[in-house]
Amino acid sequence: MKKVGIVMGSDSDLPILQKAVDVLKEFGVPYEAHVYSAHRTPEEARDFALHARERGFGAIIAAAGMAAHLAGAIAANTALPVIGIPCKSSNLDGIDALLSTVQMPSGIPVATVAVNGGVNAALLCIQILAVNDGELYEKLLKKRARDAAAVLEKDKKVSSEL
Ligand code: RP5
Repeated sequence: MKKVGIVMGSDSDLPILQKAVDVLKEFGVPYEAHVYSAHRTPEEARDFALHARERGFGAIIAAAGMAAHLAGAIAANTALPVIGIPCKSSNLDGIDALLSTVQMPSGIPVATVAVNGGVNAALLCIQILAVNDGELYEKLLKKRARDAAAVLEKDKKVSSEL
């Protein structure tokens, strides 16, 4: 199976990426995680993106906060799908990172998830890998069924209590 690449701009982004890692582990999807910054270590970020396909990656999660150029910088150097996570920082509630990540120019897409959206970033990567993997696709369907059952359980509880 192809690996998911996880790149974060700083180790301070780790709690958000941990949620993505937990999902990838739950699905048994291999991954590799790195701290590479678009601004502080641009050469390493570029090198990772340039060689990602030949190193067995099928999709890349790129997470950064503030002037969040990491996902765009990664996408500029690979044609693999890049999922961007805007990370919330202390000043602007993540709006800064959201706009920096989502507003890509035509030709270099970044699929941007919600601010701090680690879980959906991982699920999107799994959905991409599942296009050619029936077993993985079945696991996604089972998870959706479990999630739906959990909501219906809550519905039962709330409607009986109110
Ligand atoms: C971004 O700046 C990082 O992705 C992080 O979200 C933010 C703050 O980084 P640190 O100053 O905590 O290293 O590049």
